[in-house]
Amino acid sequence: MVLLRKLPGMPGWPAALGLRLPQKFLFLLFLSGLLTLCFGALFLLPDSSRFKRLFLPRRATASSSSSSSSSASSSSASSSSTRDTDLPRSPPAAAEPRHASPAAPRRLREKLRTVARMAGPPAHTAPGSRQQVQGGERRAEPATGAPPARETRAPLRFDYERFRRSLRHPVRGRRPGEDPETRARRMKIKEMMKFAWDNYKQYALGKNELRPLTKNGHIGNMFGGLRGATVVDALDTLYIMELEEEFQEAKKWVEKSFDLNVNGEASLFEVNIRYIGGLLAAYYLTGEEVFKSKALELGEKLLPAFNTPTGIPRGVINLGSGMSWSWGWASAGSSILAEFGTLHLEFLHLSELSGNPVFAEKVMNIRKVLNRVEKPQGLYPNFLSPVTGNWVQHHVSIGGLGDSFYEYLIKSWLMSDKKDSEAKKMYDDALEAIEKHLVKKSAGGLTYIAEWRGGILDHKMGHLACFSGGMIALGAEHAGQERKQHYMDLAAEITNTCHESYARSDTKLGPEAFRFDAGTEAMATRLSERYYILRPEVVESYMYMWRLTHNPKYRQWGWEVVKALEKHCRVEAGFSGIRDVYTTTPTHDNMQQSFFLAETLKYLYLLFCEDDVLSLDDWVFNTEAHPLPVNHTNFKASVQ
Ligand code: DMJ
Repeated sequence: MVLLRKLPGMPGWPAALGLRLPQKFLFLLFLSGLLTLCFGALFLLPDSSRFKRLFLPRRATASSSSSSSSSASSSSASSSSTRDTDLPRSPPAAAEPRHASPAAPRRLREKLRTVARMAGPPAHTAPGSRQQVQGGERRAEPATGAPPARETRAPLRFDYERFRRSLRHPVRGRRPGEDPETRARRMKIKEMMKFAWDNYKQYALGKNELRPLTKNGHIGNMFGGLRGATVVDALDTLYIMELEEEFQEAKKWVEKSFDLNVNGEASLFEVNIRYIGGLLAAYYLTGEEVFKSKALELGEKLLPAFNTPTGIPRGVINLGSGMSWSWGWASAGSSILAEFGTLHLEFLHLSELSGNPVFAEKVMNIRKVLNRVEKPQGLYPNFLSPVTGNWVQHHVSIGGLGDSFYEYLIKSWLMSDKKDSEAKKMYDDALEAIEKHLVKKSAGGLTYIAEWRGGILDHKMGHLACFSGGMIALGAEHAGQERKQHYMDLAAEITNTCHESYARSDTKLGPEAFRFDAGTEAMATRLSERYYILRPEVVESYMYMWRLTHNPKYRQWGWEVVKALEKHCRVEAGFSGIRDVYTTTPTHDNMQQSFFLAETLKYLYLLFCEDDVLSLDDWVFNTEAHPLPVNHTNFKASVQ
């Protein structure tokens, strides 16, 4: 009130203005109103205003900004709760328990838990990515590429110890007494794995595959500059086979040399099934954090591929720039069913481990698009436009381009501990349509699954389609009583046909594709289809059929494959594919595929193990044979 003080030698300035008492009173009233107005206006100034900082204490400024940002980001957090000084200043939806200090007050932890519960479980988040409230209606925002990682991360932490306790069997089994022949066969397969690994390590460590004839490494162009595909693919097989030293070598390479800062064009599908699948499995088996963090980091790099009008990802992605596009060979810029349909298992686990629902949202959206589009005769064609969400071509196949989409439907259901009934229904309906339109019997009595081209059947089965014996058996286990035996019989017949494709060759290894026309049964008719590249699908079906029936013929058939591999594929420095299975002196293709270590040798080994080694009660295998756990309990722990 300096202005109203009477200065010595000067009259008071209202008096100086010559005002009388009532007028003076009115003037003072007006003046005090004006001052109140000016002070109040300070609150309307932006936080950055120097004026405001001069007049208001710091704490009030921070509090007001926190309150406004929290109300913008989360409708669940009322402004009254954010005024509570216990709450973090960052938006509540972004608050992560792992960032909260262990000594954080209990009240805070409870609040975070409440926010998490309100966020809901990732797998049930509405598809179509984040939801936006507009005009009073919730509408799905088109899936965006850039992961809003920090904004959507749910405040739950994965509890590894709790997960291990939830397993029903020890991961590597109990090793009861067993017959010496089975043990000796298993040891032989272990020796093959060691041989494959040792040669890769010696000649190609850090490259993607070994070239066993020229004794060098191969990089290829499928993995966008990522290296060490064989290391990551081999990790869990080395662990399961108790090749401890070799496992440590592989782990060390991942820790020290596995570089994710690459800038090349990668197949979304291949990176997912081999690298993410391999890293996730290695983490779940061992609890080593390095595998988890690499899997999550890589997973985030794949997200921009989903940035399309429908959210159906494109097949190719640059891991550096995030640019993505469709394969040049895929008609009309389409995405491939077996590629975008083979992400579900891994992406659910990425959400499980990170607490970030974005991965689950992406794959749930794929399912939503597939459920919406009309299926010709109930079948799923192989090419879908990521722009319109419509089929581009009516080619249906349970082999290449379609295969693992069906596999992931039944495995999604199993992995959810049989709770994901939508996946089960999609699988049941798809299998019914496949059986009705594609399953045929040859003149010689062999059951096979043909391919379908706009209604015309192509009587050919690819080696890739031979995984379906195992898949159908796995599904049969859980079919209704009246269908159970029917599907077990179908699975056995298909596995038998695939065995025939091996048995009818000179090497006892099967061709890339075999046909049932012009008097041919289960044999390749084209020169270009006679090769064998160490693929796993036939032994994969033997493994499932053995576990589900214990018919000794499956072990016998598996042993025939071991002998054929030793005879025709083992070379001085590793294993190699062959160019023609119909000659006893085949030439080699000079490539030891990474899936030989991930899948072929793992399935063969499991065929000669007791059922509790990687028990089917506890694990589902991704399409590269990487074991991912069944969600018996909710593995997410409450905040500790
Ligand atoms: C593997 O990478 C996977 O099994 C995939 O699903 C299909 N192709 C190869 C093996 O043949």
